[in-house]
Amino acid sequence: MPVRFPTIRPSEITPESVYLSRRALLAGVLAGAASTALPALEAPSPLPKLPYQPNAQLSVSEAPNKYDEITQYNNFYEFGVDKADPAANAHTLRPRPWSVAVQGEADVTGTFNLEDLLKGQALEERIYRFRCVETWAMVIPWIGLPLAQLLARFKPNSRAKYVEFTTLQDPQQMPGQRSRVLEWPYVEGLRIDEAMHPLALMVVGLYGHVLPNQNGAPLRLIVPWKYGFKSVKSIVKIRFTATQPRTAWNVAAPNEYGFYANVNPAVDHPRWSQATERRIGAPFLAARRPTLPFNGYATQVAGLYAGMDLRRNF
Ligand SMILES: Nc1nc2c(c(=O)[nH]1)N[C@H]1C(S)=C(S)[C@@H](COP(=O)(O)O)O[C@H]1N2
Ligand SMILES: [Mo]
Repeated sequence: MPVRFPTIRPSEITPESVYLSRRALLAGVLAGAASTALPALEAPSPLPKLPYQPNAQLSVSEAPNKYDEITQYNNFYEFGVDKADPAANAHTLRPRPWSVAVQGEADVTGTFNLEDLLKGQALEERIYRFRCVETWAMVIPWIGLPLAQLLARFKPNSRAKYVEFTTLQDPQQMPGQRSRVLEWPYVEGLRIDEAMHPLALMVVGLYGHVLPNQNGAPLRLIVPWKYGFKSVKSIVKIRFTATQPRTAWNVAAPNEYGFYANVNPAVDHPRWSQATERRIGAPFLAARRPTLPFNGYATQVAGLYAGMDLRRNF
């Protein structure tokens, strides 16, 4: 059996009401005089609630975007190329039951039922900055488990230098796959040390509830120091590899989207600047902000790239 992790006792979980009021207080203090209306902290979601512990240490203090912004402005080409398409079309995805195939350079491989993979795993809420390569940005309260914790259970061997993640391919459930806008299935990858970094999160929910289909239900990656396209959705396969995996956007336009995709204000996309970003939902004048190296996570992750030329490895 893979390594087991302790279950959280109910007494260890802060009641949601207490936690939310503490959060509202904190957000109010941090927003200071410039504070506009606080976003609703309890999501108006019909989806099942998830138990979780907030991870304040790994969360940013900025107020999160509204639930509607996070769930109605998406990139998920399997459901269409416009930002409103996933919310309109992703109802055809059936995220339960779900299984994940684990393959490649690891001692524990096979096909796992997602429920079994998540059983007994302590879920965390982490409020992360999210930055799309198209220059829009949001702040999102994700719920998930550290990717390192999940991957460790498969006991990757010493040849495992990279991890590849693959999205479901099923044109019945994903009508966007009937057109060839990208090569299907969508694939992404990380170097193993990036995947094992404590900030990398395997996400199963947001705003207190199970992930909406349009956000990549039931299982999607979040790598907060990288552009959003690294955060592959609706994952059905995890493969440990010795060589660098292909990635969907790199295959589509190799001069525009690299393997590393670290948020970098100094390295422009060939067709636009990355120096600034537009925060979705912010008042017009406050919306444009400077882009931060590694999306603000430089102190935690810059060391992963010591000695690398980040202009060449974009
Ligand atoms: N399978 C799949 N995953 C995907 C995409 C996609 O088109 N298909 N788009 C990516 C891009 S470009 C972004 S910006 C984020 C958007 O995540 P969100 O809709 O939850 O904000 O998902 C990423 N993951
Ligand atoms: Mo994106």
